[in-house]
Amino acid sequence: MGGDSVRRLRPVCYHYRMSTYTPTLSILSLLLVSFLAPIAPSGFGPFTQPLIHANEETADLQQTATSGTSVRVYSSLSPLQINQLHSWRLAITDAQGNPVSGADVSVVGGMPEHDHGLPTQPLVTDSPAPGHYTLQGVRFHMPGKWQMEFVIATESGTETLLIEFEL
Ligand SMILES: [Cu+2]
Repeated sequence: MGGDSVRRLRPVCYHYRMSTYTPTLSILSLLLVSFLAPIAPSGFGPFTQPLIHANEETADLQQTATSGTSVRVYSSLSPLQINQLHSWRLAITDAQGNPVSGADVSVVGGMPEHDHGLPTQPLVTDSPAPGHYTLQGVRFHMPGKWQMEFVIATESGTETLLIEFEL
């Protein structure tokens, strides 16, 4: 887990373009977004039930936006379980299947049926390979339906993907 050399990206911030938020406001906005997410359909495209596998070579979760941008999640804890802190490796590709490198990736999670967010604030801390991102600090603290929203900001724009799954 990261030392001083780990590049810390900005905390989760739903409104990416409002980059002048103070850290405190970012946390507040995270909390707000966690509450608003279930009733804010504009940011969420249609989604399908993602795949959950124990196989190391197969993504634990995956989702493709209508634009063709795709996120695959490889969890250090596979299959996913509650109450265990772990990390995810995200593999992001564009519509042509090319890795999306250099993106500013943030993640907001929560339980839409319970109106609460994650017990932690996961952060992307590293990009170990082109289009791959390390998300540290993932923990789900109760069984039920969870959503993870990925905000992927590149020079060509910001894209949002939602992955929903049951634990
Ligand atoms: Cu809950």
